[in-house]
Amino acid sequence: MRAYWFDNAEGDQRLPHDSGRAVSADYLSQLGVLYYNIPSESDVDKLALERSYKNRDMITVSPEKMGAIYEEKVKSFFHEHLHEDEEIRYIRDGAGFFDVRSEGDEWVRIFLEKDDLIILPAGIYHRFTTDEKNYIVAMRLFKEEPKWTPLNRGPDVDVNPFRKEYLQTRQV
Ligand code: KMT
Ligand code: NI
Repeated sequence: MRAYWFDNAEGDQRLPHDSGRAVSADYLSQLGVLYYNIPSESDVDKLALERSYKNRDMITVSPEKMGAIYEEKVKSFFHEHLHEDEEIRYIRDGAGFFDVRSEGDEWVRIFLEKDDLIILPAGIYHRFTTDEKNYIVAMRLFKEEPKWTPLNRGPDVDVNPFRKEYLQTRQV
């Protein structure tokens, strides 16, 4: 894992866009974003049990796996959105970027690779992209039924109860 302020430069979303200013795991935790490095899948089983994640699946995001819809998918993952539940991703192969909004509404870019696990809280605005290698395999964990409807940012979603609760909890 490596986190830094996004540079906001033009250019492909899959480029690093590294401003050179690092962001600490401590700062991420202030945003409610939790990060773990977990080499052993049995430790992920423990975490899933503790947090009552009952379901999981694996997703491969690559042109080989997705074919013609790959580019479209990658663009849609990159639309700024939130969820009404936590988003948990455990990277099993390849790499990618999760961008999350800071308290000042700037992008923090989080580079994740194998054995990295991230928990994004409900209500945080974020987006995802593969990197230039166009390949990531991730485990997605869910509490109950997969509930990952992305709610794209806009005036109506800004007042979503889960968004309001996130802002209140973080006091940001
Ligand atoms: C998301 O939430 O954007 C995704 O699930 C992307 C694929 S997981 C690496
Ligand atoms: Ni999401």
